[in-house]
Amino acid sequence: MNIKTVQTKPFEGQRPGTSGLRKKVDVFQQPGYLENFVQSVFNSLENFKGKTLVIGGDGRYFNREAIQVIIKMAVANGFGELMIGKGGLMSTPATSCIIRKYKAFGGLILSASHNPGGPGQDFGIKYNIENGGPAPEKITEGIYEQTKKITEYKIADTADVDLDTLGEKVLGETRIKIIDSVIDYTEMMSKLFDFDLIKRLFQKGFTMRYDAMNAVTGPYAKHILEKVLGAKAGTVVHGEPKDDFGGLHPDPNLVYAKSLVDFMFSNEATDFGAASDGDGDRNMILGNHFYVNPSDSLALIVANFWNAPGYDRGLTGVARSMPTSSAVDRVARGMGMSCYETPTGWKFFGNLLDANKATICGEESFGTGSNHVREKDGLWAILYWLNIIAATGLSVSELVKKHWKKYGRNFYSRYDFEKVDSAAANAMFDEMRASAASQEGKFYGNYEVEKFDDFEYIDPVDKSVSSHQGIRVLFKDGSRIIYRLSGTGTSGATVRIYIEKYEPDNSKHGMDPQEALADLVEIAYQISGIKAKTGKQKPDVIT
Ligand code: VG1
Ligand code: CO
Repeated sequence: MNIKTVQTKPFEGQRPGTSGLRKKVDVFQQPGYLENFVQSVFNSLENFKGKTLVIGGDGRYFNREAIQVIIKMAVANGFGELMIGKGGLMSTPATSCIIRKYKAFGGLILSASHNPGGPGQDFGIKYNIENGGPAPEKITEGIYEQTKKITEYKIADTADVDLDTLGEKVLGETRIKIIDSVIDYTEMMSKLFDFDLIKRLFQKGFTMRYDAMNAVTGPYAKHILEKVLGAKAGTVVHGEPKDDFGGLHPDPNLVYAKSLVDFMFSNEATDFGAASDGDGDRNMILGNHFYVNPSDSLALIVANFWNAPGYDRGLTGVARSMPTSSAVDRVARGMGMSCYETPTGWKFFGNLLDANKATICGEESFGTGSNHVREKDGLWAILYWLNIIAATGLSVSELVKKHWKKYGRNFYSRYDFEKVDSAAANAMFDEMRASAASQEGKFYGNYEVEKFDDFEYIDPVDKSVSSHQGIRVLFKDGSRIIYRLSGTGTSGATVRIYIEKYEPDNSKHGMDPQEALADLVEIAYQISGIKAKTGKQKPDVIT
């Protein structure tokens, strides 16, 4: 087979963010743009000749074209085997599962996750290492260095591969396997959770709605929930993966999963409601007329570990991202477990999971997962909840209220200000950083500032240091305000403000979080001066 070497010049800005390289799809469609990035990934790696590369995607617009390019480049660069999801589809957690199970060298995941898809929308690519997890910063920075000096890429001159027929073929010296990851993924889930118990729950008439948001999890959810576990046909809605997600914004939160939320707060509501994002690593949990905050979901999953067969022998520890509420810290303390606080992004959990320091991890952004893979996992969290419900006989709202009664409630909310002018956003952060020294001991209403800093993380395993991970305002009473700039957006800057307040008094647990947090929200506006500095008077999304 003819291998072409194509001359190229670097593109600016190919630095991976919180979760890979994300850009508008027309940026990726520029000749050489995707090729440069993929070659830079390969250039930054060593000793992969003859080894296996897994390729998965969330099915968004440009997924198929990108996979064809990657196949030809992986062949030209000497991979021995490619494992590709049928139709180019593989959820992010399933890709992680496949990399681990088949001991692949690594994987490329084509996804912009929870960002919208379709022409004019977003595309993304991410490299995962042999443990199945996102490449750590050391590697993503190495890739970025390669993108700045690339001069050529290699590509096989061959016809497109049929992605829709399961099976194997050989291209040059590379074996190409088209696989159905639903089977491997289901098998893994069946070992972690008590499928018989969950089956009996559905047999007893328990009802559920799962919104796949026209994204990648539809086939997995239909197979596991409807076929294997016996939930009623029609439990899974928006179950066909579409390249523009049917116009939906595939982010499972109160704003973008509105139709599910409306349904769960209507008279027709089922007992349980859930949704996932574009690539299947996020989850939203709802009960009948009840919303579970993701930070509470993490705490509850940890507190109820003995209900799930995959975890009932105990957890080695837990970890949460810094902005995630400290609800899980209270559970860990109560159980005598260590609790780690990492920067935002799943790549920071990898070392803790590999070193067995943490078994379960989570983020406030609808992400929860465990050491079964090295990505967060939407369906995993949903099955975990089903397992807890089946084992305890309690409803979602009963479980959460019982949890608050025992541990107290961490009122929590995140405010997102999208498409903010980048210069204005950066200036606002610079000013806050500069004020840090004068903040300690200062009073805002009744809240006294105990600590005001820019979060820095030292990885407990490899001692690598990650700085500037978000401004933290920690108050004496345990309340917190955090400011971060998003690393997954594709236009302008997104400012995220996270607000948290602990309430031990059970008689106040029924309060609306926005009411409970109202004074802290005003303080968050005051400290940052966000309204004047960005011109934005209110957030675009509140979760
Ligand atoms: C967001 C979330 C973060 C999550 C990341 C990837 O990042 O806040 O918690 O890990 O998305 O999620 P940022 O930098 O925009 O705040 V996903 O579902 O893209 O894989
Ligand atoms: Co995602």
